[in-house]
Amino acid sequence: MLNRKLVILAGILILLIVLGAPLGAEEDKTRDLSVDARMEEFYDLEDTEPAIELDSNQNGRVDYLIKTGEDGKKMMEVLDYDHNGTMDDFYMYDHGVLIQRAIDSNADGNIDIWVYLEEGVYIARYEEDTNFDGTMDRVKNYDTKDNGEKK
Ligand SMILES: [Ca+2]
Ligand SMILES: [Ca+2]
Ligand SMILES: [Ca+2]
Repeated sequence: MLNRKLVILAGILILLIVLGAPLGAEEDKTRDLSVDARMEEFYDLEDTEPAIELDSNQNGRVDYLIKTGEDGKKMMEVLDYDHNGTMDDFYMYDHGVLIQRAIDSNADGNIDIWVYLEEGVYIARYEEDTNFDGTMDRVKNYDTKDNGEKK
């Protein structure tokens, strides 16, 4: 009786994984690459301490934003690296561990480099929009689980 329950549970789990995979891929395709969307994500983060805003070069414009969770660990950092008044470098954390970094390298308001990390240091996936047309055209996946080396 217990075994049968387990088999049914396992079946449901496999079904969820099979159905979930294409849904996840679809979501990725329609991902909003705009800097505005990243800023929304920053301000929409919940269960955080109030955002800290800094003007590191004291030119009157905020160029560094950070949000930490209630546990005091980093949730997200946002930088205006070239100090042109628009944020261009985004660090996303999972309880203080860096999991994603998104960069607008040509200051056109759209992310063109997106990196996914594991354990804060290993690159799991690298995406780049080399011609700045809003579509990532150079995508590399790295196998970080086997040996930590790039393939
Ligand atoms: Ca900028
Ligand atoms: Ca860009
Ligand atoms: Ca492109």
